[in-house]
Formats: sequence, structure tokens, C-alpha cells
Amino acid sequence: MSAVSSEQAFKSEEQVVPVKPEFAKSAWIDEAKYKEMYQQSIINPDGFWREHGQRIDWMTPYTKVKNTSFDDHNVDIRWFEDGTLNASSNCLDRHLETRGNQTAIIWEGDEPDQDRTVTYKELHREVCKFANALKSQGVRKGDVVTIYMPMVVESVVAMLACARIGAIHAVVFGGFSPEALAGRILDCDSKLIITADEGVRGGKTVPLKANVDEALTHPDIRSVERVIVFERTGNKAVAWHTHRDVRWDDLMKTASEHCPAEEMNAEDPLFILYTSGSTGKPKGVVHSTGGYLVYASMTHEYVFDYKDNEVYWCTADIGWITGHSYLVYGPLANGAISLMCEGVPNYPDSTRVSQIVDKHQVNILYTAPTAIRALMAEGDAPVAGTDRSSLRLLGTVGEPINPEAWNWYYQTIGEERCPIVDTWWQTETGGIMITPLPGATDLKPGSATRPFFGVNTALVDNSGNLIDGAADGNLVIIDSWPAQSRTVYGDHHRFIQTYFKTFKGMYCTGDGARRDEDGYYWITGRVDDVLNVSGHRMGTAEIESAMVAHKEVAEAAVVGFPHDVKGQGIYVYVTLNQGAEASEELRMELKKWVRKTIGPIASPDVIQWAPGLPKTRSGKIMRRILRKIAAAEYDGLGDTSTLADPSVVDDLIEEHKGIS
Ligand code: 6R9
Repeated sequence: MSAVSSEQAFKSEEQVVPVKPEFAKSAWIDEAKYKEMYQQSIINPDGFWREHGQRIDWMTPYTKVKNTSFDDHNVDIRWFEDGTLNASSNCLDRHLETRGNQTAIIWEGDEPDQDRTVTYKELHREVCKFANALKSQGVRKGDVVTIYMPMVVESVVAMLACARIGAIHAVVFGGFSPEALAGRILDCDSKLIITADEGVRGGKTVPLKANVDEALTHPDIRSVERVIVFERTGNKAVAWHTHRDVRWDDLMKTASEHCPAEEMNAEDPLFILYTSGSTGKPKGVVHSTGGYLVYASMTHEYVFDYKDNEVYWCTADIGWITGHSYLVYGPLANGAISLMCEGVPNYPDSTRVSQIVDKHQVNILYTAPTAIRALMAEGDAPVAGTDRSSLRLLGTVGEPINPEAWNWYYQTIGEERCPIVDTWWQTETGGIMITPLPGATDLKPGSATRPFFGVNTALVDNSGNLIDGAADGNLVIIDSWPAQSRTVYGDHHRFIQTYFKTFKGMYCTGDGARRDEDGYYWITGRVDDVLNVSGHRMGTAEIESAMVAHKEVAEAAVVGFPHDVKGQGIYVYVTLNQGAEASEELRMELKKWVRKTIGPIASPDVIQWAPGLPKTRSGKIMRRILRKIAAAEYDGLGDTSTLADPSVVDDLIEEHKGIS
């Protein structure tokens, strides 16, 4: 389901915003160059990446480039497999001579009067010290370290310090609940957790350390030996376990500034990042060191047309892939100035984003449609009294952007001066896959446009047959690209099942898309049971299993519905146990229950009581019907005659009318 109705998409297809000639003149890539390089990248991927792999520093240069197989019996993906390198030295050491005193990170706090800048030299020193601190706590090459941190510079230090000594980081978004955190710690067996006493966001504190403590009461977690705690707020009430907890500052006081970077193979894992799928527990997506870094840095430079000394701001949290690739690894590998903001776009008020742009003279802004829509709801207020003339380029990611939001972003924030790159990609793809290049691609609001270099996109029908020309279909990728995820942590079988079995020999994205006459892609949203709420991926199965774990709930079915700000909202149909009373109190309690089990991002928007759910005679819930009812599209429910009891549909419609 997509927030963009087909009518909007149709209208917007007529709107074309051509490349601005003055932009194309100074851009890295113009249309002729795009065509030539794209051709070359698809016809001869080995030659193309042999050349572009050299954009980063290798300790041992690779002689082999591409060695990949999508054969569903034996999926095996290797890039630059005999090369060695270190990701942290690519993000730090190699810049010291040329730009050691240049800012690497501008940190903007939750409150407007708090900020900090860190140069490459300073960041290098911090990372080396913390890498030694990790070693002193017994962390070794290949160990997994869980990072559960707020948006502070130390989170980046922690990630790069892991990379420096060859430990694999697994960042867990600070908005996840203790239970969700525990599940992830268990899955990757991490020895050590890095956290903060509390996080600060939008004027509120987040009890990170207390959440870690609670997570670690899980009876099956035995791997964790240490918890390193960074002091963000200094709240003295935070509990302390002397046998296990260590202060960040105490470790840093004595740590040496010298820490040689570990020599890693290109295929050694750099990190694990958990993401939701359509079934079961979240998957630990594993990314490599070499291919990932080449691709993250190349996309960052070309998609954002990044030039030296520009201030680049990606608003994503480091707990998501966008934070990994486009706040940390891509920009820092390119020696960029990366702005990191602790807060939210509308705190203290809706001018915050524009204020930050002016304050730090931001040139490139990369954010999510949900943030744009939230600001758009305030009209012109978000730009009141601000200038924003430093902005040169805008970007979006995370979900389809509806043309209204696109146009508001373009006109109100960018004053029709800045191209917008609508970037489609996934946790599993590691980097941007379908996107305009701002000096090459004419824009169409709502379309992610064309594939990046080396990305061989295609559409297939439900039987896996390739479809040519202008058409609708399932979006697949035919051949490997360097930043592709290599496996699901500890479960290669699941990796193959999830991505390579649906359409044999191709990577299945799980997204539907339409390709128009110009070859532009329009992502229509997930075709599986994954929701996209405010740009966050969530499995319906995950929310359903949280629901049924409540003692009053017999059955639950979760669907998405169009939501003005979030793109999709969470709609839950609940069948209660015999004797339970369908009260307002219980509704509130169930919402709280899901927040507690998974985290605030999974909080249901609507809970509808459902004495019965529409099921086929074989017992399968017909989600298609539930989606229609949730969207108040009562006509066009399709054929309901196959239902075991068609009358439940009328009851659900009546109940829905009562709610809305
Ligand atoms: C980077 C990221 C991936 C899913 C993806 C798709 C949706 C992301 C999009 C987009 C339309 C865009 N998505 N970018 N849909 N246009 N520009 O978001 O990764 O959290 O794994 O989500 O998000 O449905 O499959 P992730």
C-alpha cells in the first residue's frame, strides 16, 4: 500500500522539473556522463568497479573484483575479495594530512544553544582512544558490540572505534524497548553494550541505561560482560552495577591515543543492523567492509554532488541504515562536513530545521517525507524569519514522497533553486539504488527516477517473468552491487529464502514499482506484509505477536492505512478473549502494551474491536479486505464469497464507521 493515490501519481507524472543548466555545469555527473558510465557499469561491472573501487584506500590492493552468485541454492556474494583495508582509517587517517583541522562533524544539540564541532584530527584521537578502551574491556576482532545510544558524537566514535579494531557493531535504535533490545542482543551474542545514561530528544529524556538494565534481566542473555555508559545528562538516579558497568569518561582518561587500524579483509563484516521483515523476528542484516565503503562513499559524492567544504546534513538517526551510510561512513570516507542533530525537526518549534540550516550554512539537506509532511502541515511557519540561501540541494529517503510534499519541499524550503534527489534504497542494499543525479536527471515529483551506476533494476510479474517497457510490477535487481548485504546474521538460509527464492536468480526487493515511458521508476510501496510508518519499517507479524501476548487478546490482524503525516498508520483489528470487555481503558492499555513491547514507533494509531476476522475457509486472514476497511474504501472489497463467514465483513464496516 502506498500513501500516494494513483490519481496523484498520474497528475504528477505530467510535472517535469528539468535539470538546471547552471547546476549541470558544475556537477560531477551530467546526462551524457550518466549514460556513458551507467552503460559501462552494466555491460562490464568488473571493469567499472575495478576502477571505482580505488576511490578508497586499501592496505593490500585487490586483484579480484566481482565474484557473486544469485543462484538460489548457493547465494554467494564477494567483492574485492583479496583486498584488505580498514573502514575507520578510510574515514579518519587518510584525511589527517590534507584536512586534519577541517570540521568532520557539526553536532547540534536538542536545545538550540547547544552545539559542538569536531575536526578530523579530534575525531581520530577520540576514536583511537575509545578503540583502546574497547580493547581494555576485552573486545577483539570479530566480536559483536551492541550500540544503544542517542544522537551524540560519541555514537560515531563508538562505531568507528569498533571498525578500527575489527569488532562488528550492531547499532540498535534508541527508540526500541528493552524487550526489542534484548531480542537483538540475544541474536548477535554481543559481549559488550555501549549506551548513555539518558538520551535527549524533543525536550524529553529517554531512559537508555534503564532500558539496557531491563533488557539484561532477560534470562537467556549470558554473553554480556560489560556495559559502557556515556554520561549525556548526568542524572544521578540512574542505577549502577559495579561488576558490569563502566563509565565512558573513566575509560577515556587513561586510554592511549595510539591505535593502529586492524587490517580487515574486504569481506569481513563491518556491521549488523536489524530490520523488520514480513515474517518472524527482525533480521540481522550483515554488511561487508570493502564493497560497502566503496559504494557508500561513491553514492554520497555523486547523488549529493558533494564538493569539498560543503556542509551536509542528513537528519536520520544512526540507528537506521541511512544514519550508517549517509551520516557516518559515506560522508566521512569523503572527508565531508557532516552535521548531526540530536533533536527533532519541530522542537522547540517548526522553524528548527530552517534555523539550523541558517546557523550552520547547510548546503545539502537529506531528510524523510514524514518530516516534510509534518512541517508542511504548518504552512509557511517553518520558514518564517529564515533565509536558507545556503541550500543547494535537497534529498529524501524512506518512503514514497507524495507530489504535494515534494512541491512544498521544493518551493517553500528550497525556493525552487534546489533540485530534490528522491533516493530509493533499503537496509539490505547498503546504499542508494534508484535516484536522480542532480546534474543529470530531469525530476518528476514522486519518482525516484533511474538506477545508480551498477544497479541493474527490472520489473517482473508475479510469476517472475521480466516485463519490458512502461509497466507495473515487482521491483527486482538482476545482478549484485558492491554494498549488497552478504547474509542474515547466523542464518544464511533465511537470507536466501527472503531475497532469492521468490523470483529465482534475482534479488527481490519486496517493493512494487511502475516504470514509465522514460524508464523512470515510481515506487508504489511494499508488496509484502511490511509497513512503512514515518519511514520506519515494521513487520505486521511483529506487532500481531506483541498483541496476542496480551492476556485479553485472542487474535489480532495488523494492516497499514493512509496517514497524512506518517505515510502509513498502524491499524489493528483485535478479537478479545471470551469475557474480556471491549472498553476504552483496554484500548489504551493495548496501545501502551505495544509501545512497551516493541517501542513507541510501533504504537497503533487505531484499534478496532473485531468479534470475527475475515478468513478463507483454510483459515487465512484476508488482509486485502482489512486494508480496504481501514482505508474506508468500502466499495471494491472484491470477491468475499470465498470467506468462511462473509457476514463478518459487514460487522467490521459498521464498527469502522463508528470509529471514524
Ligand atoms: C533506506 C531505507 C526500505 C523500504 C523500501 C521502500 C521504502 C525507502 C524510498 C522508499 C519509496 C523512496 N523506501 N526509500 N519508497 N521511495 N525514496 O529507508 O531503508 O528502512 O530498510 O526501508 O523503505 O519500501 O523497501 P529501510
